[in-house]
Amino acid sequence: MTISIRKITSAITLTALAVIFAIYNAQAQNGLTLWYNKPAKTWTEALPVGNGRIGAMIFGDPTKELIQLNEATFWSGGPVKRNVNPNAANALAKTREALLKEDYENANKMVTGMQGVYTQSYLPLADLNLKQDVGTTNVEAYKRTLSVENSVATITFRAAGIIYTREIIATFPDKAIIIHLTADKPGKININAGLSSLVKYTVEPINQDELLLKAKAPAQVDPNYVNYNAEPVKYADSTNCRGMRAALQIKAIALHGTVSNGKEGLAVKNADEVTLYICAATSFNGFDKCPDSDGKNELAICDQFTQAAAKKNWQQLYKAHLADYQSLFNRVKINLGKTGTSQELLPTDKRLLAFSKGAVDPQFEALFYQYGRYLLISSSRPGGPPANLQGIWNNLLRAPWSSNYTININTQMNYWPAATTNLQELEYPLFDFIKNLSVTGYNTAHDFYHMQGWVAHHNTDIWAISNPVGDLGKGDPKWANWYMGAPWLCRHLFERYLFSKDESFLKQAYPVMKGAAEFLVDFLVEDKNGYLVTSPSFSPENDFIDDHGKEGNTSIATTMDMSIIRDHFRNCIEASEALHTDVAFRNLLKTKLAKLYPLHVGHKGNLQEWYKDWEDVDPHHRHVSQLFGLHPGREISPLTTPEYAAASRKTLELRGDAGTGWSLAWKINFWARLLDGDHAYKLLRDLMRDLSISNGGGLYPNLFDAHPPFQIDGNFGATSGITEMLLQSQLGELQLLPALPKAWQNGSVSGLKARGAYTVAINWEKGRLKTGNIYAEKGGKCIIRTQNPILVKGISASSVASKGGYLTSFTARQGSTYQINVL
Ligand code: FUC
Repeated sequence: MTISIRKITSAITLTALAVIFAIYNAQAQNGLTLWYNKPAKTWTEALPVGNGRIGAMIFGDPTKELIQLNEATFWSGGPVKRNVNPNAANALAKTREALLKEDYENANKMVTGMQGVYTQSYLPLADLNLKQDVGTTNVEAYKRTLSVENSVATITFRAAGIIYTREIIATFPDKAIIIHLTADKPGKININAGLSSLVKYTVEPINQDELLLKAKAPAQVDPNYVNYNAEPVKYADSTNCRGMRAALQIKAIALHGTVSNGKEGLAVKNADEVTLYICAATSFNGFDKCPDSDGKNELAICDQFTQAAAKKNWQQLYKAHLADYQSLFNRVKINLGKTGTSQELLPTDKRLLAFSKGAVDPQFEALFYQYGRYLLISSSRPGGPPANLQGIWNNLLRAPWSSNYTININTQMNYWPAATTNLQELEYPLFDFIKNLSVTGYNTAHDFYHMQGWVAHHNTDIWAISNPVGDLGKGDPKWANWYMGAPWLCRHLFERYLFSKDESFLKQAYPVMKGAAEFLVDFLVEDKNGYLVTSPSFSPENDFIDDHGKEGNTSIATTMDMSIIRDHFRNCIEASEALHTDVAFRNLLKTKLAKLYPLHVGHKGNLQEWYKDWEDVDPHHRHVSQLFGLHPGREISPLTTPEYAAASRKTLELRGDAGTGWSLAWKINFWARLLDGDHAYKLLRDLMRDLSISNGGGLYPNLFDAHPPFQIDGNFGATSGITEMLLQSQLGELQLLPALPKAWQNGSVSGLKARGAYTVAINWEKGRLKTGNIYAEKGGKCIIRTQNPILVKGISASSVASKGGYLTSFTARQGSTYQINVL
């Protein structure tokens, strides 16, 4: 459907259209709006809203609206079973034996003997089919928008001379999705709302104005890449410990007109205005409780949410929603430059295409940056589960990779922008989840390896499964058997402390961090040169060619393993120092740290990925795991370890720029850490390519990141990467504009967070820092690194020339703001 100007005949119509266009343009020009002149045909054109728990994808058809709904806790299965593979420890011994003999082929076979069961799947909950009778099929002046600033989706169109509007929000304070339908003439809203689901469900009317969908999750859903079972989706479970229940309720309140409940759902006739209240709840009662027999009363909860929300009208709900959403969203403002409004006047899908073909559009880059923050606010709220592979949006019963948690990069990437872009509380779901995982992870360490501490492998789910997946030997070890999930996740706990300096948080986190270190202490063995190494070891999901020309993936001491362990031991040591606790364990870690197999520069000048200087089977592999120390770690930097930074650069050059969505996103972060803003910017543009003309990762019309398929990590990784270009703090100093690309000559950003509990605002002109503001929440020694000397107002310290710029240090007072000016 497109706007047909020819059909406009009367002057009144023209006036009405002028008003609509004025509204549209005002919306488009605020810069932070996605907009389209046609409804979505596919799911990746539909627009996402979410309150961290309920998610909706809005297609926006004028007369046949489809709103696809999710609830974040609705997963298949139930709590993990213990000791699913009693032979694992034996297989570990055999794998190690083979590795000692450098028999990688045999090790690769043996290691599969350690595998357990696959994770469960994140499920779609329901579809709301909303038919709207507008008396004609001839619709004009259609527009569909998503305001990232206000977190509201709007659909407007004109039919038979009447302007219809549909506004949709997912409100966190009122725990509901709200659809508000209006028309510019009274008595014109005629709708029919029906519900359906892909899981087992029933729909029943409640009174005249409500509809209730009761759903039952399968007891087991195989991953979409496991296709050897006759019944990949199973409902039966005799124990009642699998198969969650869910409820979804919809209530209609109309201004004038009638509401009735018939065979086809809720019907509203001749109303002036209608508000639909959609609430959902599941019986999920924690990762370790049977979701059926010990489940929560989802019907009572859902009804309570619905009745409470229905006490408020649209205006009240919207006001509360806006206040809540903007209290998070408005913390960061960004301006990457202006080029007029010509690109903003293009619908977002066309704008994306123009951008992919080279259009200069820094406002679009800023919109995409803020869209990442929008998606995090919409998919991860305290009290709920962490954002999964698709955030909270999934329309498939067997979603790609089960839409689960992949913790060899993807889940962590989801949370890279949380602290830096001032959304720290949105990471609480991840912290809670890590705690759960540490519980099952203790069991797995004990049952599978007979070791202490806790371990997690590359995949997990809402039940916090921690075993190596693979269905008892059928998975490829290069992904299934990787077991560094725990220490990598724990770096998020320690980073929370670094960003906040909150010792009470660290006190709670420390035992979990320590548990992950205890497993590693047990797991490490000595190689023939006396180095401590991991055995077996993998470099996520890559293969090597060994000394004898054989391909393999199971070896010892990959660079990623050793880098993660070094990082984790250092974090634990610093944490115990900050807490003045656990001296004996701290000293043990210091001894171990000194003996860990170090980084190596390979014969190509690259950072070696494997224990030996082997070739990769796929030199352009999407994972660049050997650069963990560069990002997200802090071991490598051009400022502190120039030789490893140069090797990292070489590694990136050899890998090439191409990649899946999240791979491109990681590379933005890598290049920013290498202080190469132009290369980071190039990767950002590569990631922001319209998928239809991209060979690898890219963006869908709704700006969801494409692996492909859709994976939300790329959205979050890109927002993190842009932040890293503007501010870094991993070296204990505030690096202002460390990787500013030439493309962003003039701009500003405010509200970014830095380690040390600082909040930073920066303005730049002609590619050069101009002014800044640093708020020291906790005070302490503040070191600022800039390209040019600066003056800190009220502080006598002067800038001292240092590597690649200037350092300025002073003691910041708690609660003070410092203004800086470039000299
Ligand atoms: C890892 C990646 C894949 C994909 C999957 C969800 O296994 O290697 O590319 O992102 O996670």
